Amino acid sequence: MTSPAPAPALTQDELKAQVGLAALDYVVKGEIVGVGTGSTVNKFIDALATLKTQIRGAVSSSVASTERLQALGIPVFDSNEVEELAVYIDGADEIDGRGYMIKGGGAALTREKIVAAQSRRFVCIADSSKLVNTLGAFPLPVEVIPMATQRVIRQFARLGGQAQVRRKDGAPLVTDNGQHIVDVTGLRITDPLGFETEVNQWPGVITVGVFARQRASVCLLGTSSGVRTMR
Ligand code: ABF
Repeated sequence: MTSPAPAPALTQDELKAQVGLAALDYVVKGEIVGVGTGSTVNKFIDALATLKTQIRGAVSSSVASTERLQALGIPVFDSNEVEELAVYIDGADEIDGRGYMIKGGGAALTREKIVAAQSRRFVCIADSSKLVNTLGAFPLPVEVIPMATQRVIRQFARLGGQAQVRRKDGAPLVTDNGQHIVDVTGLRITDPLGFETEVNQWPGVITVGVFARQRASVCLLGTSSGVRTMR
C-alpha cells in the first residue's frame, strides 16, 4: 500500500492567489471594502472584481491600488467619505502569531495604517514565508519627513539598528505622501506595541512600519496544503 503523494509545492505567486481569493469570504456585501497594497493584495483586487456588483466600492491605501481598482471598474472612495469600514484586507512583510506585523515594503505604510484604523476587522493575507516568531528580520520601513532623516537614522543606531534612506532610480524614493522612507536592519522587535509607541513619537517620524495597535485580527496564510486561518 503506497502512501498518497504529498501535495505539490505551490509557487509564491500561487500561494498569494490562494489567499487573495480566500479573502473574498470576509467581504461584506453592500459595503465599502478597505484595500491594502502589494502583490498579494493585487490578487485580492483581481478576485474582488468578480464581486463588484455586490459591493459599493473600496477605500484604497495607495495610488497603485487605486489605479488597479478603478481599472477593474470598482469605485474608489476617499477615506474621509466613510466613517467606518467593516473590513480591511492587506498584506504584510512579516506577521507573528499574535497578528503583529511589519509592513511598508511597498512604501504605502502610512495610508495602510490610516485605513486599517478606520476598519472594524483587519484581515491579513500572506504566503507562509511571511510568518515569523519575532519581527525584525525584514528591514523595518519608517516614513519620515526628509529634514529629520539623519536624526532618525542616528536614533535607530542607538537601538542597534542600521537605517538607510530607500532609494529608487538613483534618488530617495518619494512616497504617495511626498515623504521619504528609511529601512532599518538589525532589529529584533520583541515588544511590537512598545516599539511602535516609542518610535511614533520621534520628531519627524510619520509612520513606523510596525502594526501593533492596528494588528491583524485574522490572518489567511497560504500554504501548499491550503489556506491556514490564524485568529
Ligand atoms: C503591503 O503588503 C505592505 O505593507 C507590505 O509591504 C506588502 C507586502 O507585499 P507583498 O504582498 O507584495 O509581499 O501591505
